[in-house]
Amino acid sequence: MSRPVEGARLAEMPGFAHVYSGKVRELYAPIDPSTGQASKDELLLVATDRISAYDFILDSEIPDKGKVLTQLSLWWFDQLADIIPNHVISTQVPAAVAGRAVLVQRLDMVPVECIGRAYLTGSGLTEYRETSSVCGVTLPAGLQDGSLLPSPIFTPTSKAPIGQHDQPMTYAEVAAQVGGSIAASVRDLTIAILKRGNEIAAGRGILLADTKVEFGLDATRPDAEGNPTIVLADEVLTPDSSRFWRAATWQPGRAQDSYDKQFVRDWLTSPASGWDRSSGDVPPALPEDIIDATRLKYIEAYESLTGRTFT
Ligand code: PZK
Repeated sequence: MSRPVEGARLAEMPGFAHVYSGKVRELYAPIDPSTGQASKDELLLVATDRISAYDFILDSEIPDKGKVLTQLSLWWFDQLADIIPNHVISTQVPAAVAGRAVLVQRLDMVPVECIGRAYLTGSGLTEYRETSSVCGVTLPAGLQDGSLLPSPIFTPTSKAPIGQHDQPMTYAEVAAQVGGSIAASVRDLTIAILKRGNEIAAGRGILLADTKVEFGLDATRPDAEGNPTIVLADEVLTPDSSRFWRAATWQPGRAQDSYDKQFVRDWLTSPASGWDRSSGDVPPALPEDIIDATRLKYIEAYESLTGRTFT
């Protein structure tokens, strides 16, 4: 049986049954008071203040991170509403998770991690250096770490169990798994979402290097051809699902600083932390000043993008 990592705080959430723990988020199902059964139609998606770095969930939390990312995701859903419907039903949630949870429509999830890349870095760069291509997409010669791609590309991965790394897939493999129609839709939607994100973010000093989006199918809403409606699920265009870079310091040819986690990474890999990344030891708790500075980075990203004040 799965048990929420949040323990004490979410135990005070009567009417909801824990369904699943992600690295930094939790899924619950509302319990129907008349039957006592978990809902089959709705889920409560809870963002915690947990933070990961170097593939570890850190012992330290970043205060307000869950709220900031939830509010940012909700704002992006509105910015994308003319491209795709989303799973949000309501932001009226239990007080214990106020501001950092959304009630969502339970969907049949498309079993593919849909990744769009506007800039080349990370595993995409590694694959490019070995093959001149990423997920079957051939790229021009001469690209460097951080290069702007000629146009955004779809580089899907297969979903791996927690703790394992996702495997790159070709578009043909996605089509074989989900069918040609859904494959083409999620590819085009992933790229459209990333393009819209960058159109908006560019004027606000932020580059969205890449993003992972998740789609679900709503079979109760068939289109004219009888295909289910594709719905944007999960979180969208947050620093946890996307690489945010500062536009002012972007410089291809070197690793770009992470907008949100750079203080955490720099401290963890500095002598001050006493931690050896290659030791296999868990990283130490973060000092208060690193926690505070990181909290401010999340708030700054939210406020820069949305033009709103975080409260
Ligand atoms: C769903 N996840 C990932 C997210 C976690 C795990 N609307 C939906 N319908 C059905 N399933 C999902 C969603 C969404 N979103 C999302 N896994 C299943 C996930 C948050 C916390 F622990």
